[in-house]
Amino acid sequence: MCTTPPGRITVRSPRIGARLGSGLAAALLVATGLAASAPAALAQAPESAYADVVPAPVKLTPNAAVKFTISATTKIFVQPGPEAAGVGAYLGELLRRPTGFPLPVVPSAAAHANSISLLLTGADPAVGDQGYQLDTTADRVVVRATKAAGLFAGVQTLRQLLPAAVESGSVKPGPWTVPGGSVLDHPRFGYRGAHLDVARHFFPVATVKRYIDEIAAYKINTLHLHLTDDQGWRIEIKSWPKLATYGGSTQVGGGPGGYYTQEQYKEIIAHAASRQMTVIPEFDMPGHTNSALASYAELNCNGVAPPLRTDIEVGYSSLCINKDITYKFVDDVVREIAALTPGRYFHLGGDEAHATSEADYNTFMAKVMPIVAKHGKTAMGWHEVAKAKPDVPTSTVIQFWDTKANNPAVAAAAARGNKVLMSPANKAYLDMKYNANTPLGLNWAGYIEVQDAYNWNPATYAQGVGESSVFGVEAPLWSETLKTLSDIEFMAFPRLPAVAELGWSPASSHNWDAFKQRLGAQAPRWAAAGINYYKSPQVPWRTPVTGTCDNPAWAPASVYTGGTLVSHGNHEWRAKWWTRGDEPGTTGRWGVWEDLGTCA
Ligand code: TNX
Repeated sequence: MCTTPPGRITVRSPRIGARLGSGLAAALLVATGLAASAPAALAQAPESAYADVVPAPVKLTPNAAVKFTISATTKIFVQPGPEAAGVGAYLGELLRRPTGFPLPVVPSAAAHANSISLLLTGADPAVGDQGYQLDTTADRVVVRATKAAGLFAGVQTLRQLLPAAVESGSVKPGPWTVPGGSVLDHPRFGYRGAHLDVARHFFPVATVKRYIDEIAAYKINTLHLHLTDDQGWRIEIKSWPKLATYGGSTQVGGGPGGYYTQEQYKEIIAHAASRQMTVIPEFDMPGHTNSALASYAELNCNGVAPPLRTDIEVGYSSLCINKDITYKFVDDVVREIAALTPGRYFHLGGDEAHATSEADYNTFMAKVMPIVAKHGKTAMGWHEVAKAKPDVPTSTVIQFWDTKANNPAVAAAAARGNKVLMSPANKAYLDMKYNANTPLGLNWAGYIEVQDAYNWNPATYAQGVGESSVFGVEAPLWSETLKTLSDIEFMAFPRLPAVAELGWSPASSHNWDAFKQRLGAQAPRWAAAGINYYKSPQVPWRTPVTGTCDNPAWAPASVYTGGTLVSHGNHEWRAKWWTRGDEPGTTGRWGVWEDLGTCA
């Protein structure tokens, strides 16, 4: 299907089989354990615990002696001013849905009883700009930070300390209990990104917003939108209208494609901002430009527009390096997009320009870097830009997507002072298949099971790129094979949280055995939120929350006819036929109760 361009050849050994064995065994152990000890285990509600939070916080001090329960009279207090108010509004929105409580948001500089307070005072200075402190006592929850980003991160931790049903789209019974204790937390890297390719397949605004919501839960703070590629141009450019209307009119496989109007792009940026997330727009050039070349004949050296493309080949297109109009085009695109983009960075791609000669590539980068600067943005580029001569400015962030550790051009750029964003394709690429049977995705960088996505260190992976050169981590999601939100989710979950943890948690806490337990604890949350995910055999998934416990409690002396629903041992059960005295969860003589799942 895809031609393998030079530099992309990675041969993977079939190590997957060996690991599958132990993963399956672990999954079986979990399943057997549940079945054998059902009544005893069911008597205890699966408590949300500090130890389950992803990404792992820096410091946890649980206090099992106390807990706080959100009730119909609880209020959300926020530090007066716009910063905390936005996070308070978000928290209210998040909690009202599953609790059905009014949870008014009230400005106040102090913490109060029966409240959740979001305060911009009194935080331990160690929290920095993005960290937070979270304290839960018997009568209140207090989140303290120095900036809205920190409060937002604290809210994400609080969310994971509440029962999984907090992710439900409808009102659930609760109780909405937060275990007592304290968290002190701040990120390892300031930049934790997710990239989404909306060019190969176009995704509507609602899908992008939903993905933003899902990844914000794991403290991802940057969305890199790959807005243009050979198969489609996905955003309105007013000075070059055909880019979107014609260049955006198809996609991989020949579907109708689509594009964002500038208003819609602003809507995505605003939604991301409400989740403390910055959008980085990418316009890939000088290669990956067939959709632009097809839209405007004058951008081609021969003056002839090629046809639109719907296949997934790479490396065949190039802007015409020696025409002045090329730089007018780039200037217009950067100008219009920079004016709409509050974030500091503009990503100009630069990858796989196999149809551009080395000399032309150098000429192009030398002309285009100043255009980005002229419009007030700092450039980012895929790691090929590190080879450009003259050297790209040291402010340029180099995005490493190699599969091998030794990339001398990137090491040299790091030595000159450039920061490097780590997205090694054989670790962080969410579009790689998990294994040979994965129905979606590609495999040119190998298969990436969850453990592979987690087991690497951003600060030691690339030679010559140490901790101080690492800008952060990013998980790219290319969409050659992905058509729907459900496809996106299946590739991102559970690997996106793995990369998110590499970006947030201290290197000293890196531990696969501990991480896979935490990850397993996310399953009931994803089930409640309706997130599609890959049920990796490497992870001990907890039983998803599917039942509700608002049915009458099972009573030994009652007679039940088939179909009756009861609650027992924190599970919901359905009687299969007439029964009396058979305890749900014991097999009974005929196994009369069907387990509909745990409920929070
Ligand atoms: C390589 S990674 C690409 C993309 C493809 C991706 C598929 C990079 C900078 N370029 O054009 O979509 O592989 O995995």
